[in-house]
Amino acid sequence: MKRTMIKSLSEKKGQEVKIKGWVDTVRFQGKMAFFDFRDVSGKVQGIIFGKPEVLESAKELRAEWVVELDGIINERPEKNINKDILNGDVEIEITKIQILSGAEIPFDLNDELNLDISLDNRPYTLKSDKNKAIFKVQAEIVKAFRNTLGNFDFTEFQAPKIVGGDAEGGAEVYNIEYFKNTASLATSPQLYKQIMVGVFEKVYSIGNVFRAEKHSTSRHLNEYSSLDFEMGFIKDHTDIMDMLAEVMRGIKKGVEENTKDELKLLQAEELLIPDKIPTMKLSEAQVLLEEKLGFENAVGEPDLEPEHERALCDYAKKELKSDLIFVTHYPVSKRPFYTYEDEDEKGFTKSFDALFKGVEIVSGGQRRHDYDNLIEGLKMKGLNPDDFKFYLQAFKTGMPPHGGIGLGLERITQKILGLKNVKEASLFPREINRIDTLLSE
Ligand code: AMO
Repeated sequence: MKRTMIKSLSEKKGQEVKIKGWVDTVRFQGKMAFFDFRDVSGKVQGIIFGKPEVLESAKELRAEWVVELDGIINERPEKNINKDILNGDVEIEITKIQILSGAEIPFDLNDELNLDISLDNRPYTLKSDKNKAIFKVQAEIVKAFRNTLGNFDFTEFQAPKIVGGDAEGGAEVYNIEYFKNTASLATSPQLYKQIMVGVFEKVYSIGNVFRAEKHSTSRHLNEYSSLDFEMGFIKDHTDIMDMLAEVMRGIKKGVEENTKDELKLLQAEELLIPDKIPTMKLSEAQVLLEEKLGFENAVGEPDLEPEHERALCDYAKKELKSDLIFVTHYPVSKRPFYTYEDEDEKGFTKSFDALFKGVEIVSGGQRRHDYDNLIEGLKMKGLNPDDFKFYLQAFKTGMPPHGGIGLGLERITQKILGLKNVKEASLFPREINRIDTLLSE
């Protein structure tokens, strides 16, 4: 008999079927046994009744055992029908059980666990309904990022993860032994996405990047997934913000349409992404912080503090009905060498951060596309143009005005779902004291 997927069992009333999957729950009651089984497509209730030899073969079954079952699909008794759930009108009466593999589970998946215990047992705890919902939503965010950019003629490319130096000229890097040389792990696909603008005009890349940051906070990981896009022929950074707004709308639509049940299970709030995203210069945000939001000593600082970002987001949500705001014009001193300086506001850049539900999820902006201007940017940061010769070729061989963004996948997942810690939004988080399990001191 061929396997039937659990989601289509309702259509098989009265028929004999074979299903394969996991035991979700099990309860023995005298000469009867009740189960929930699940496969990739859903869950169904199973029952053993009046068949002593089948009951005997089921005796050992516990949650997470992997089985192949034959059975008959029966309509549930009227009083037990639940129209709101998949297979709520049927159950499988089991006639044969084949155990494919056993399981020894350390604790119940529904137990409230602290994060460290949950991470120590990740291969098992990822199976919880909550974790499955988080990573289903995350997969949907990635899909929506791809689909939206695909619809705007962007080409996906694979960026290298082994690089010759620190791409950003500032962020902390991991050095690795590379035969007789030292290489490093990429902190961003930045230089390669700019090179690829010269090739395809509009590109995006999705991949892991590495940051050797020693601090441990609720928003930092040492390896995270960076969703990047970069596009040519822009007028300035506002074209990039418009494209990012499209991407954010695509993500909202994708997750709301395709992961409705998961959002409900995680009690995620509806996202507010208005047609016009609130946008302010850093200097304006700082005045707002001091004049309306009760902060001191914000004006004149080169950057926002985390508590400033939270306050600005609370304000935007309440007053402007938006979960997203753009803050532009960070000073040249705070941005990487490739960032475009505003001709009309010397010392400030045509760059921006996107703040979302209290935290920065995106950095982006216009880049220096003129060769001489880029060399100036490098020198200003104390970097040696000779170290960037390979990348600089792109600027000698036809580079349009361009810009782009980097969006942290785990941060946006965390914020869409209202999770306390970004680690909850990383399948296998790397942090200063953990690679899968805790590291010794
Ligand atoms: P930046 O360094 O600001 O910019 O990073 C972009 C986005 O990546 C996420 N992010 C992180 N997420 C988790 N843990 C971390 N340690 C971490 N660091 C950064 C954040 C952040 O907004 N090349 C530029 C982007 C560009 O201009 O295109 C860059 O990497 O969500």
